[in-house]
Amino acid sequence: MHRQIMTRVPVCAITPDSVSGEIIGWVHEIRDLGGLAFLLVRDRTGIIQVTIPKKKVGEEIIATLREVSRESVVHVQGEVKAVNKAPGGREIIPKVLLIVSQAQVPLPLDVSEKVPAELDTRLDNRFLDARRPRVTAVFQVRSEVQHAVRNFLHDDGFYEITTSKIVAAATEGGTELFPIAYFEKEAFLNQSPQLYKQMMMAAGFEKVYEIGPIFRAEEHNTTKHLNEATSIDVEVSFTDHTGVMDILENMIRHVYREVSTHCSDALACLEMDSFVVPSDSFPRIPYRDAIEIAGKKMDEPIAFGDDIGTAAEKVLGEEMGTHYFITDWPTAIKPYYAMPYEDEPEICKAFDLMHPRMELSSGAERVHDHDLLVRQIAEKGLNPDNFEFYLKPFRYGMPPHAGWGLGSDRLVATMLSLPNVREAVLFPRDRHRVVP
Ligand code: AMO
Repeated sequence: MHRQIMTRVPVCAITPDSVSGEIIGWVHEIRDLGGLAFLLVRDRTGIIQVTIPKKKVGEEIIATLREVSRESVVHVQGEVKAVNKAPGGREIIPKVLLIVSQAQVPLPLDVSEKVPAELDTRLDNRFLDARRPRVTAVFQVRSEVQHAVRNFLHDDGFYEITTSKIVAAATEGGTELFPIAYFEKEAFLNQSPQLYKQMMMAAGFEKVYEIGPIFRAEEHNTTKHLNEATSIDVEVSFTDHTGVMDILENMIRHVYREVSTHCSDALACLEMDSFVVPSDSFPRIPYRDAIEIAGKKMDEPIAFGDDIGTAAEKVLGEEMGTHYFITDWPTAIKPYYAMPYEDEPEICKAFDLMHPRMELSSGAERVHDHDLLVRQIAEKGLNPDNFEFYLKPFRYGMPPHAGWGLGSDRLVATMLSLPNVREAVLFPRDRHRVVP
């Protein structure tokens, strides 16, 4: 029979000075040395040693010890003693040891990290994988990142909005959409809240943000692409691209600072000794200069209008250091909503924020003139009639505005030097994975 659990304390709260302790956690390790046995019990705050001198504890405790398996949930209540050799310098000698939930044997994954596992096995068993302190640490940091983003934007007067993920038209070009069955209508999973956040500028909200899923039916199988990503999207009225680049840069710095302040244990667990809050302002280089630098370094010229591929991104990253912006992109390779320069319409007021490992964000000053927008939609080979719901607000008073989308998964992956963006996502979706 299970006792009612009344006084459970987190493992980390039990100090060498505690007299007694009552914990509930997972059995991290079992060591039976004959007359003496040890259970390491773990919760998300740490690990504590339960020391069982077999001759001095009750018969029920010995029986439970024989039965319990690794990763079972146990309830321990007992006397706390200071010991140098144990984790955290303390141990519990149990008066009560109960199995709350027995784990099956064998485990599909070794939580103690003694046996390394492939990423696929880890993701197949994510609930177990996430018990590993290093994985918990990643998601603690991810939580802090999103919390810091929300605080930063809220304090700057932004409204948080939530827009539909079921849509009738593409935002980021005509391809890469997931069609869905939506009664008798054609519908898709949204690639970006782009059109909605712009519509809220017409509503006069002035500063909005959304943190939500974006869906990309890309067939890439790389360490930086997901089919479902989390985007931090921002839109601001009465400003241009440089205004929103300032917001992005300040926000990234704020997020790093908050992680550095509030996640020191997680960073230590991840061995991020070199975690540095970016201090200098992020360099801004025009696309034309970027292709020249990359072309020279690779000894392979990049033509104006070509995308900056992974190899070029790599050499540019080596040249530029940490975060930097590439600005003034060719209009032809940016979406229809990016504002061309009046005096040089072949380039537009669009930018990408780069980390040496990958692109983190794209943004732009937007076209707010209805007729120019219609022309640009048509020039991309799209049918403006499909965008009537989006175009309508541009006929009834649309302020100048600008914004960006920042990949939350990529932000966390680069911040923590994770080799694969999937490691920053609890249940990643890629071409081969829709479960769990
Ligand atoms: P873009 O398509 O560049 O721009 O996306 C913005 C940011 O979202 C992240 N991202 C991804 N992350 C992982 N896997 C993917 N498949 C993926 N696709 C995008 C990246 C990227 O920089 N509407 C514009 C934003 C704007 O202009 O406001 C947009 O969606 O970090």
